[in-house]
Formats: sequence, structure tokens, C-alpha cells
Amino acid sequence: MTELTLEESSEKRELFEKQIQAGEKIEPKDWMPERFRKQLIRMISQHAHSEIVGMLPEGNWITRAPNFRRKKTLLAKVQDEAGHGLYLYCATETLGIDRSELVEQLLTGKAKYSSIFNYPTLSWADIGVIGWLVDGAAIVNQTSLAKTSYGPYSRAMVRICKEENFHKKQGYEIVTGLAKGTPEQRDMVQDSVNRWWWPSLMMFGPSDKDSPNSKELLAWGVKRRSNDELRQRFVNLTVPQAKAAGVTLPDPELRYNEETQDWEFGPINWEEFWQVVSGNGPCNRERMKARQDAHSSGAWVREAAEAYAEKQQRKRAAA
Ligand code: BYC
Repeated sequence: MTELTLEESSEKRELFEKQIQAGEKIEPKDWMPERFRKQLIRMISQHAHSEIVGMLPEGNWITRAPNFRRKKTLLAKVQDEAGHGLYLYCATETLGIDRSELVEQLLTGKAKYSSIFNYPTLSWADIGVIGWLVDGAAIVNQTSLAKTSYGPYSRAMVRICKEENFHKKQGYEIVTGLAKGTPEQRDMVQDSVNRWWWPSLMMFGPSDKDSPNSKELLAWGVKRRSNDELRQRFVNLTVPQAKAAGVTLPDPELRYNEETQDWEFGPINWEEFWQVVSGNGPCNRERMKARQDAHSSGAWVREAAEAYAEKQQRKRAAA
């Protein structure tokens, strides 16, 4: 990269700020402040890691799906998550970092991934509830991110949201089916909702006053809505869905505020959230070990792919 004079860099900075103010997308070849680039690498790569680690809790149930239709649907969903991870790694690479470095950051614990995937999937109902609540929360967050100021991230989000909508529908279908089923099925789905509700609210990140990155990301239009705004939107959308499905959300303080038209909810256990984020959740170690094992046992695939690419390059050079 060539060094810019002070004058050049303040001109470029001004142009960048103008683009942001005008709601224009910043594209990979545009000038951007180093801090903007770093924040995007952090956020998009952590999103990619979340998609990949997110395959583990659900993948755990592919062999135990209750019928062939459910098995096919779950298999397709888990494959979709892999695809989302790939789009997002590609979007991150447009910022000038190599994927191997990003993967290294995940495997060494330097990069985070979503807290939600550090909880165990204990029953089949968890697959329904993940689709409904976890993908539902992801859609609320990602629909907003589809309008983000960085072009490649925004375009990846549009595509991912379409697939997440299908994931949410299949999850809600499982939940409503179980909620109308036998007493055992109803108990199973209610137990699952009880375990996943609060971790789903935590997916949106710390409350705005405790979110160190939000101010800057909102000012740059990377985030379009704050963590608390998105969390509230998710609760407002989900309470009527829970009622329609016939399940109870485990929050005795949930009440509708006529004035704000919001469903107010009880306090979130932030101590639990920070424990999970810092590596001490119920499944953090298991998830990291699974990714590390997959990476080392996949080494031969990467070597073979590289050897093939080199061979093709030699062929092209000789032609
Ligand atoms: N989990 O300043 P803050 C999916 C960290 S996958 C873990 O508010 P920011 C799916 C945060 O990174 C969906 N860590 O951060 C896949 C920061 O630490 P660092 C995943 C969290 O970036 C498979 C610190 O806490 N979605 O849907 O402004 C199957 C302070 O936070 C979490 C995305 O990744 C968390 N929940 O806002 C099914 C969406 N929250 O990095 C479904 C994209 C916060 O400074 N990301 N932290 O060390 C975002 O929207 C934002 O990055 C966040 C956090 C709202 C998550």
C-alpha cells in the first residue's frame, strides 16, 4: 500500500464520510479508514465463524431426525449454513485478509463466534426451536445488516436472509406440530423453549450502554440499528408467534406497553452471557475441539485442492 500525504488522506477521508452520509455503499476498491476495515474484518469473520460453528448443534440431529422428510430438510439447512459461512469468508477476504488467517483466529480462540452455539441440543424439539428462535433472531439482525454500508457484506446478507426465512419456517412448523401433539411432545417443546429463549435474546449482544463497538459501527452505517433496538423488535415479533403456537415464553415479566407498543421483558442474565462469550459456556470446549479436529482431518483436502490449482496454472502457462 502506498503512503498517503496528510492532504491526500484527509481528502479521501472526506470523500468516504460523504459516501456514508449519502447512503452509498463502500466497495472493496474504495478508500476506507483502517479502523473501518478492521471493524468489518472482525464483524464479518465472526459472523462467518458463527455460521460454521452453528452447523454443529444441528448436525448432531441429522442421524436422529424422526422421518425422512425431516432428515432431508435438516441436511439441507445445515448445508445452507456452510454456504453462508463461505459467502461471508469471501466477503471478508475482499478486505485484504486471507481465509487461512481467519480460520486460524477461530481455532486459536482469538476470534469469537455467536454465544448461542455454545448451548447443547438435548432433544428433537431443539431443532424446531433453533429454527424458530435462533434463525428468527438472525433474520431480524441480518435484515437490518442487508442495508449495511459495506457492499459485499450487504449483498451476502440479502442472499442469506432468503435462506434463513426458509429455516425459520421449517423450525416453526416443527414447533407447532409438537405443541399440538401428545403430552410428552408438548412437554418436550416447552422445555426446549424454556432453555433457548434467553440465549436467543443474548444473540443481539450486550445492551447498548455496554456495547463498545456500537457507536462507531452505527456512525459508519455498518450497523443500521442498535443491539437493544433489534432485540426489542425480535421480542415484539415473537410473542404473538409463541401464542399462536401454544407455547409459553419463560418470562413472567413479559407485558405489553400500550404506549410504546412494545412487549417489555424481564432482565437478561448478562453474567451468563459474558461467561459464555469468554469460553465458559456449556459447550464451548466441545465446539472448539470439533472445529479443530475437522480442520486437521481436512488438511489433505486443502493440500489436494492447492496441488490441483497449481497444476491447472502450470497447464495454462504452458498453453
Ligand atoms: N456472541 O460491542 P458489541 C446464525 C461480543 S449465525 C458472541 O455489541 P458488536 C445461524 C462482540 O463480538 C448468526 N460474542 O459488538 C447459524 C464484542 O467482542 P469483540 C450470527 C458476542 O460487534 C447457524 C463484544 O461482545 N450473527 O444465524 O458491535 C445456524 C462487545 O459487543 C455476542 C452475526 O454474527 C454474541 N451474541 O455487536 C442457525 C451477526 N454479542 O469482537 C443460525 C453479525 C457481542 O470486540 N454481527 N459479542 O472481541 C453483529 O450483528 C454484531 O457483531 C453483534 C455484536 C450484534 C453480534
